[in-house]
Amino acid sequence: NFSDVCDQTGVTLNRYMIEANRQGVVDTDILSVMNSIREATKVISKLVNTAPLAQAELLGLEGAINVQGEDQKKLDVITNDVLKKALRYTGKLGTMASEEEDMPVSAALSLDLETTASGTVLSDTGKYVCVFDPLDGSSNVDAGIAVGTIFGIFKESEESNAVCDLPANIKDLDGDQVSCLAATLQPGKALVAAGYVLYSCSTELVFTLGRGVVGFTLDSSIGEYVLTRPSIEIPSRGKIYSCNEANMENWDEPFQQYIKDIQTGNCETKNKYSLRYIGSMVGDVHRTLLYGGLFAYPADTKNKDGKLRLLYEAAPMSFLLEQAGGLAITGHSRVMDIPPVSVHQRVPIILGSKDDVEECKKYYEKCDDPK
Ligand code: P6P
Repeated sequence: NFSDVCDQTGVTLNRYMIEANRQGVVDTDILSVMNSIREATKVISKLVNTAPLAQAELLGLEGAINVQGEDQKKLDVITNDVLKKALRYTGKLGTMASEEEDMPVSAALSLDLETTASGTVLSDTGKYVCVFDPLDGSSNVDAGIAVGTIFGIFKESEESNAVCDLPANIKDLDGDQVSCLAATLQPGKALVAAGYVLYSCSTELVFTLGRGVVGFTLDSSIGEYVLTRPSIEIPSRGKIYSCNEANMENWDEPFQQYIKDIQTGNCETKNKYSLRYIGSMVGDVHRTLLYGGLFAYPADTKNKDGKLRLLYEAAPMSFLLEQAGGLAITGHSRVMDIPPVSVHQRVPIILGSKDDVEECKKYYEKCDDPK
């Protein structure tokens, strides 16, 4: 972490980021993007926490199907707009990609906002890309169960446009869409910042700038995120596993065997692990990060790439876990090494405590190399 100023709990996010910029850890553009994430997620926290009081406007279905083929919730749409507008106003982003949008979009201010008083058009100066899931686990909101926002920030650079092999349907896209897509499709190891906001008993902002993991809690009495966890490190071992056991019979064989062994104590620690699963990735990952253990959405026979999305769910969470001393794999490889070929590509993910994930990986290696 940075100087001792940032190790004092109670420091506001604003002060923390100014210090990070002063010490050259982030440039003023990232400072501005993190500022907009701060503002947007305070609004989303309020919306999520008061949704049951505003039944008609905020709860229930939007009456549309999103790009994922899922029933869009009213809050999915509202929170997506809140985040997009906040990020757009920074003028520091080149491109945005959202779980709720089919394709990445240029972050240039839309025409009506672009024209200044003097009539000149603001040009889009952004050199960063922000990928995000505005309200992950939103189907839980009506039941008051924890949900979250996940975000990742890439540098938009020429070489990154050359990095990915663009998908076959590229011919259907216009020039702008092609450059937005190329800027967005980067592997997790290219992330410069990533984090999540958990909307639960408290509102927790946890993120990394590539220098460890830090946690802030929203103090609603002053409307500010204050530093509560100056340096988060995941325990090297846990006693909890977190996955949807309803899919057990379809899982990869190695993962099935690993789970059976940690259920019965037939494992390195000889402990019988407990199951904790709330079906909301941000909540399950936050508990795993703090208590240790393992969270997984592995491949299964029906979903050979699992369910979670590489770009704006698995990669940002994997960056965080590795920065906190943990690991994140698909079973066969490191999640952060995978170059996405499409915005909404899925990936199997097994993340958590280093020793637990390494133990699970041995089951895959045995299967890959059965000699
Ligand atoms: P399942 C929520 O819909 C989500 O995208 C993640 O937040 C969560 O981890 C996962 O899907 C839950 O999926 O199939 O167990 O309901």
